[in-house]
Amino acid sequence: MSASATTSRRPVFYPNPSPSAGEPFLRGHCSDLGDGPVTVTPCDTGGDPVQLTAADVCPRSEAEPEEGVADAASLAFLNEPSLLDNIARRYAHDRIYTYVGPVLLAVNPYKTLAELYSREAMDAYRGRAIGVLPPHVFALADRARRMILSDRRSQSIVVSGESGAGKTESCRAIVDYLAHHSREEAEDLCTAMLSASPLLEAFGCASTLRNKNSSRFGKLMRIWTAAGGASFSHSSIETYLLEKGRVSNHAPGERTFHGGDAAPHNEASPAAEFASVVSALGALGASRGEVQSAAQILGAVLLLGNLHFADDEQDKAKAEGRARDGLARELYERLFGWLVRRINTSLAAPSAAPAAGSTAASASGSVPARASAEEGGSCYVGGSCYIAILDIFGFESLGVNSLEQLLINHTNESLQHFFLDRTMRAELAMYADEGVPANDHTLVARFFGSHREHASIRLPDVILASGRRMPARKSAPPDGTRFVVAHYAGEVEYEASGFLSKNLDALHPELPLLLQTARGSLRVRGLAGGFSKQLESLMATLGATTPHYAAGCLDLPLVLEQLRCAGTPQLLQLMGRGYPTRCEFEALASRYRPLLPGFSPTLSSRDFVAALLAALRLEPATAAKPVADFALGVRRVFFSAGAMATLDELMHGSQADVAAILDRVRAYVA
Ligand code: AOV
Ligand code: MG
Repeated sequence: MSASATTSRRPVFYPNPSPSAGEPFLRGHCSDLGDGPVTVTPCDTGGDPVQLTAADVCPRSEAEPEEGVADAASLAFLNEPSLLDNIARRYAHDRIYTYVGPVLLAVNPYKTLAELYSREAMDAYRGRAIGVLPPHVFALADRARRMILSDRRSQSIVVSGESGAGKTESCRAIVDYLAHHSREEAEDLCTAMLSASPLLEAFGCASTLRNKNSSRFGKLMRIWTAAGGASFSHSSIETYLLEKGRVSNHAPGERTFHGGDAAPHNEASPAAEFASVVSALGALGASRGEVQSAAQILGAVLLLGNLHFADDEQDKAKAEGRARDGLARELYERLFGWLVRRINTSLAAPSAAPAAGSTAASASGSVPARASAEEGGSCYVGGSCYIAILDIFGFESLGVNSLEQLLINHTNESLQHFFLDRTMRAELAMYADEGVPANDHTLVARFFGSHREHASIRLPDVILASGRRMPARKSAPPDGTRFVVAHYAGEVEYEASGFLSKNLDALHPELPLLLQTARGSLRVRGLAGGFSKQLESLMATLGATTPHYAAGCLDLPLVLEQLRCAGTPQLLQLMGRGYPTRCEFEALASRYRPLLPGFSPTLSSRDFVAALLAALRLEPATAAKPVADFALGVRRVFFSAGAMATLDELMHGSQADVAAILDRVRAYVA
């Protein structure tokens, strides 16, 4: 940066030497930010100066508003501590949502904020562009709604974050919002959509160490427009990787699925819980006979579970108990599959007939066929499009991590790559849109340079080689059964013993035959192999959409870790390679004009900003040098990392500094 510092005491954040005791970063001042060692004087503690390296400290702005800013991309410094500080400031005012450029961050409030999700709020966000009202998951939902209706292109809303961060709650709010605004045209659809979630949660969620209502499956809900595109006509649900092993086995302190749990999640009695599930099934149109069969299967699963405990003490019974657990898991998975098909039938039924080429589930409730839109990579004009809402199991790093965690984390990993890839493209598109002189290959190369290092992800071959059956004896690797995967959210150590048997679902050789006789056809496919196929198809579906992102955070002391699980550092890094800070000309001009009284008020906001930045000796981007301190767009100015802080220093500079800059601005304009 070519600007000179106007103050010698630089505000910084530095790592808390004992972070477990409180905030991960502390405030201080340091004399210089060169490459060598720096001396930081703590602000709050009044303690002695500390010696650190320049890499340890992050520049900090003292000009940020007390209540934080709605979009972290307008912070003077978009670094991790500044982002964290901004989130904390907002959270103190019950503002749980914050934008970071294109992404919505949500902090789990762990309390009911009824007004935030009220009908009034739903009405307020309708038709409002992002940024007009405070950040909200409704704003994201409404943008997807407006875009599908105007562009006739499929949209997706992808929610990421660690287990317990609030993904499922966010998705529920999105579905509530979209249902609320299509109630007039599609009453039946709304009712079906709203009763689907609690049913799926009853059968697919379980209490874990991280979350009392943890999703143990992935879920993609699609809300389709009619062929004309003016309103929603039907919806569909696909589910991924139900963690069926939980039926027979779970970590201490955790429970099985609510639906297969003799003492379910809420304080309500098991009988009342069961009654509400039965009535929800009825609302979806399930017949008495179907509900009765479902209850019988659940009863069988519970009984098998009880037998498991009775036999556990005797070694001899173990082999047999394997077979039994496999049967229980298989039955439960099939019951879950039936439930999903039943829900799809009712979601497809609403009055408006599905458009030709759309993917309404058939009356028998079969899994929706692929839309031609997905293969084509975008939605065809005049056809049927959808808003996809993705709610998956969050990133997990437990004491012992097994195949389930690997598959869960792999899914999160894939989503993260998709997210970075799309964000990168969206950033470039925005620069192009604003006329930023960066349309040569420099910026693209910078982005791709940062991206490539994450580019190749695959499940280890040993896990993908799944379809073959192996004798149970060989399923446990003898030694060295631990391995570490460096995920985007941090390193996770996996315990590989048991992988193979889990991968084969621990099905007893005779079980498929037994089930086949009792329930029609059965295909045995390794868990990971089937999973990979599902993941591929999920990615293809998302790939055909314009995505909107939300990321959840769990609780404030842990927010840093949460941000990492939501992939935020990579987002900051990616944005930091281009112009992470952007500000509308109007906003910047109205902030700095009062500082330069007497300066030509006739100058347009854009010209004023250009003159000011030139006077501060910041370097503008040109076609020859596309990455500089700042670039002027059509509506906004884009700053490279930290460049906007020079303006901050102006705010805090002496009278003499301001006078000198004023002179330079005059000279520049003349
Ligand atoms: P998750 O979906 O991200 O975890 P949930 O959405 O289930 O997490 O949230 C966990 C719990 O946090 C919920 O049961 C609520 O009690 C609370 N919560 C989350 N968001 C909100 C909110 N906006 N307002 C109030 N309470 C909230 V997992 O599915 O475990 O990855 O696999
Ligand atoms: Mg969830």
